[in-house]
Amino acid sequence: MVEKKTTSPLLMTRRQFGLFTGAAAAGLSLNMVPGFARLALAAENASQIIKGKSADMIILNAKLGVMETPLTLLRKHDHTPKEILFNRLHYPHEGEAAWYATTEAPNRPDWTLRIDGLVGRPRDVKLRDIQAMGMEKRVSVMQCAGNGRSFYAAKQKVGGGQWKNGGMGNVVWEGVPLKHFLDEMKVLPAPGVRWLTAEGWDQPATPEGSDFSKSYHIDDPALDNAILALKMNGEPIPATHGGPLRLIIPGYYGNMNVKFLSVLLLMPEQSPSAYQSVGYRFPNKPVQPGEFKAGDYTIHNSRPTYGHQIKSVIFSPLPEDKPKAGTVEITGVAFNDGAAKITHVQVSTDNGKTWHEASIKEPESPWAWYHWSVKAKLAPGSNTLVSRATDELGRSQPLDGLVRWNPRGYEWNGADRVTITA
Ligand SMILES: Nc1nc2c(c(=O)[nH]1)N[C@H]1C(S)=C(S)[C@@H](COP(=O)(O)O)O[C@H]1N2
Ligand SMILES: [Mo]
Repeated sequence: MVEKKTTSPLLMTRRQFGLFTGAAAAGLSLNMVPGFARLALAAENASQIIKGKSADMIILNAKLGVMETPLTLLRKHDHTPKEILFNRLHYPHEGEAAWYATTEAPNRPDWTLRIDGLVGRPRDVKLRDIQAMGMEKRVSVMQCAGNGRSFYAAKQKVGGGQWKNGGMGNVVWEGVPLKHFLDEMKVLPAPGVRWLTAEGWDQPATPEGSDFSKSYHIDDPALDNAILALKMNGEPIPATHGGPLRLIIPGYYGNMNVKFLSVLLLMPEQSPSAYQSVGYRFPNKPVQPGEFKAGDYTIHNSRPTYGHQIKSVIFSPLPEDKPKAGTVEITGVAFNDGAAKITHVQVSTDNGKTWHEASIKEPESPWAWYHWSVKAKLAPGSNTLVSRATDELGRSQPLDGLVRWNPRGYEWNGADRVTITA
């Protein structure tokens, strides 16, 4: 079932600890791409950047294949198809990495998952042996922690891809429960192990870069629902979405869901990767522009972007629907981290002066998105629609999302606003 180890522990050590030093020293900036590269690709459409993607995708970064879904496409499907699911990669998909620049499933039958760290016997586990452990389904929203980042510009623009609301999708994942896999490996409990680190196959282009690895407290209850996913929407996972193997932690922001999963490490400490220790973090205290900068993050003054903050997004009407004045049906979706049921979605057509209670459809799973709808009147002229979700724990969206402004622009969950001329 397992095979002899093939990766040298020394190599692991270098990847885990050596490269990071350089990244930190260089003051790593997560979303920077050389300007010339962008120019060179500016004329391309999404299908030329990632084979199989819809030409209607909104490109945020051509070099890295970062793209979001127009809401007019996103709202058409219960489960977001691979052709239009948003895409986020951190390293150029060139040379050896070209294999994952496609929505086709990768042809990598020899893929192995290395299990290493404080385990009696580090080993490489074959894909088919993982699959044989039994698969379960999880319907879950995949959403970039930067989704909605562009809205923070109303306070002060933050660097990085200027996502609107299309950096999300509702996806069916299927795979082997992580806890079941760890049981089968007989690696826990292990004295001293406090963190699980997941590492992707993809590598930075330069030695100063940091690997894409993410860490989770070994006793994080979210891991109880996590799966080593082999399928997305009923098919082997498309290469660009992390096939052949992806860690899916339902309800957690995109960056916690490591694609091209190749290593699981059981360690006393979390990964020193810049993507864990400085990137994808949210300040512990509210901060103002200027007083806390993108370079100021430490593991002490911030926390990782774990579970989705409760959120709702209006799908219809959108300005391009050109609705007429009078009664319209307002629809949209809402979701949270899955820890509590969403009980209310309130909708306003007058920018929050009066509110209507939307009816909410039972979701497919605690982590899937909920559909909601309500009939309300549009006045002739300009109408500002607002939606705001609340869950059983009383968690709700700030009416003014700017109160959660942060220098990297993560976790936008302000009440959604759409201005429509009827
Ligand atoms: N190995 C690896 N995993 C990764 C990333 C990456 O660049 N490499 N990007 C992360 C981020 S920030 C997001 S938002 C999601 C994007 O998933 P998608 O491209 O399937 O939509 O993958 C996450 N997992
Ligand atoms: Mo992301």
